[in-house]
Amino acid sequence: MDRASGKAKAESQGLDFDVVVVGAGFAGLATLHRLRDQMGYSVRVIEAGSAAGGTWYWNRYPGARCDVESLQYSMSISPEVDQEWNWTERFAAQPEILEYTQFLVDKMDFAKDIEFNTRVASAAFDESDNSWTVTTQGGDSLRCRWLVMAAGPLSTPNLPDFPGLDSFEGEVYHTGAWPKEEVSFKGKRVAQIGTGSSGVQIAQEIAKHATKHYVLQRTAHHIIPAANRPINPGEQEEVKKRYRELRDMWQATPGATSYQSLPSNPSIVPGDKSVLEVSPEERREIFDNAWNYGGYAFHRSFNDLLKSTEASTLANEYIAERILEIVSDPAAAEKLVPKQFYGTKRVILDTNYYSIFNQENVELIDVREDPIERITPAGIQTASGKLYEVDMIVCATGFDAMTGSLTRMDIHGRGGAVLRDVWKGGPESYLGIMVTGFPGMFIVGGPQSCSALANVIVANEQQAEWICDCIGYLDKNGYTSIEPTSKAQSDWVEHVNELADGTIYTKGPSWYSGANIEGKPRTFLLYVAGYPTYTKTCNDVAEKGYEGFELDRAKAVN
Ligand code: NA7
Repeated sequence: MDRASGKAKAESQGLDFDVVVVGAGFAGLATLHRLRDQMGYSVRVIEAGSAAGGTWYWNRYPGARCDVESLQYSMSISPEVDQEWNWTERFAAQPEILEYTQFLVDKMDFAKDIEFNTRVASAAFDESDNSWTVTTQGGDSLRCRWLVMAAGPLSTPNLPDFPGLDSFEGEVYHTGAWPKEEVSFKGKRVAQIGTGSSGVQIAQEIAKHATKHYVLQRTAHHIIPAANRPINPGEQEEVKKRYRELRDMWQATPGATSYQSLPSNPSIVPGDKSVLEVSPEERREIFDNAWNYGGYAFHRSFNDLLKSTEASTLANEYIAERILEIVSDPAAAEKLVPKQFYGTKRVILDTNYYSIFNQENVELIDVREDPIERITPAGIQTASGKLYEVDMIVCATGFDAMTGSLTRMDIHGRGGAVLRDVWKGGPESYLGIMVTGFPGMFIVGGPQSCSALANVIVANEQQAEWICDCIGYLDKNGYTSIEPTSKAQSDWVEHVNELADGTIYTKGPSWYSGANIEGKPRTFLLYVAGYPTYTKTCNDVAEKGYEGFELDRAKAVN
């Protein structure tokens, strides 16, 4: 089908577009490319931001940086872009990733099919003709056959309901919705709440400029060195020569990324041994090598750090030693040592975070010991009655992960059921891609997919490709609707939970299970068996004629 006939097909069916895609992050762009450029469909992408980039558009706080090596963090859709684009650092900072995204958008001529500055308010399935009507907050509506939700797994900021926040007389920001205008910390007293990835990154920028910087920590997260550096001469050229082969190699790993940019780099960790089977000396040597090499080498140094509590404890002990070496105030150092098992919360890559606690202007406040009670016009008051007077509050308090971007829209499926209500007891999907009762609505990076546990660009491309191929199959065979059977969906959810139960991920609270949001049901939100297994499972389903799905051609128009 060429592009003109694609549009003609939608129009002949009384539709505005074949497919509406919500979100112009990497997931939305991958979907647009496959459907429009490779399959000839008419597609409209709706994007709330003024440019593409998704997470990298909204998280523009100072210090924001990716934790996947930049040579492995790019879309595979354009061999030209692969050759023309140059990364400058081992781990790219947010502005560079946003520039890369714009470069890609220009090169692929994506913008003409994206409606920017437009937020989707609702989407409703029409059972009379198996179509979807998508309505924007501005009140415009579009009708389409297929709907692809690519609104992001980590894109709905979580702003806890701190009493009195509105009364605060200073500036308030959330890292996940950072303004485009420059925010200056210079000469200010700043309190940051939260010490996850965003908090750890922004802390170093605040500490450089603020006269007083309070770091309000509820949980000490695990932070391992990124060892960021400029890309080595020759390294980028070698990757460019071998992109296709390397991408295949990276995709064969559980996280769709290897800690080494190149397989020719020295392998500095065995990775396939149990930490429990080596001598203390060997363990120390391997941990040291991995720690110094940086990136996720430490994470991959043994095969059981994320599987057994004994193994995880040994990683904890090593990290505690490193922290105590860096932070000179023993009381602060002790508070910075993570108490939960290594890996229960997302492990953070960073370089200089711990050393800011040696600065005079930085003070660590333990808000588990003395919780935030309220915000006053002058600052933050804790339960003990202490008031931290500040000019600015930075909330690095994370996201309503995996489901927030979907539940904040009014999505009406079969019989008018609202997704938010259907998921009240916890989200359920089949493959993380579709939900029973919402026919023809696909999700990229949905709950129970492997998305945020893998190199998310790769995971987005894989899911987008699977979804687009499914749409192609349905059209070719005259189907106008697809949805998972209840059994396939409940079996998948059970399978995802069983897999997670065998790992360290479920041994403590985290956003992986919705525990970071008050009142959110606890259910494990990610598929943990790794990218290759996930991909194979999805492909097997497709090869078996979309096993576990009900396909409907009853209302086929043509
Ligand atoms: P995270 O990792 O969810 O971190 C949020 C932080 O905010 C974390 O330290 C939380 O403490 C803290 N938090 C949240 N609510 C409160 C309240 N009410 N009081 C005090 N502290 C609070 O979000 P990030 O944005 O850093 O990173 C999210 C993901 O983006 C990351 O995993 C990467 O995948 C990229 P807690 O740990 O819950 O005790």
